[in-house]
Amino acid sequence: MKPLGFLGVALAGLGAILLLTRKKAPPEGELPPEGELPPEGRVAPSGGWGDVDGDGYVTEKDAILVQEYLVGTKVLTDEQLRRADVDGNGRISVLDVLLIRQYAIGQIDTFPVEEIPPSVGWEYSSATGLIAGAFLTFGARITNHTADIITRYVTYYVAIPSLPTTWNVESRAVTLGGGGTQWVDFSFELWAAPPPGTTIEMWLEDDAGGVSGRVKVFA
Ligand SMILES: [Ca+2]
Ligand SMILES: [Ca+2]
Repeated sequence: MKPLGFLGVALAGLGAILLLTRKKAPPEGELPPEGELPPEGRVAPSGGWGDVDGDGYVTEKDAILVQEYLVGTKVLTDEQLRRADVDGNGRISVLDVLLIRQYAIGQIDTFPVEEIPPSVGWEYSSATGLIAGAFLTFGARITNHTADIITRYVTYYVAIPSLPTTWNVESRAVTLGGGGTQWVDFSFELWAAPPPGTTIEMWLEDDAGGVSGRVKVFA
């Protein structure tokens, strides 16, 4: 459940800020007063951050789209949600609306998501593991939250907690474009089917220190 009370207060606050920051557009054909930005907003940064409607500019319209999404009157695509998450925390909030508005009127020049180092923007989720006879398979979803193309060397590890050995099974280069999500699968054949009751752990590690969740599977 969403904390509706909080959201209501936050949106009321947003309305107040809207009134304070919204500038009246100059008559058509006239340049805006010196020091003010054109009312149509600004060119979107590389990666399209903040440009939710995809017209190439970050404008008040983009902020309103995200606001409508938050109150449930608008559905946004995955790509629109990626562009809307301008603080890069993986979810859409009133703060994203404020940042888009601040960028559109020239109060900020970059979005926080643009400052996130790649090791933070690369995320593992939804890991699963399976034992079928002597075959172990492990899969994990990887998401690149940054605007850049990233390549990581991802290594698949297998361990049986009752044994002192950890197997470094396979390393593979995984390349993901900005905002991309990919499911990666690894498999490993044991010398024999593990005895019933054996616990096996599987996980991924990459060359930038990222680690997926450990999955425990039981034979
Ligand atoms: Ca736009
Ligand atoms: Ca966000």
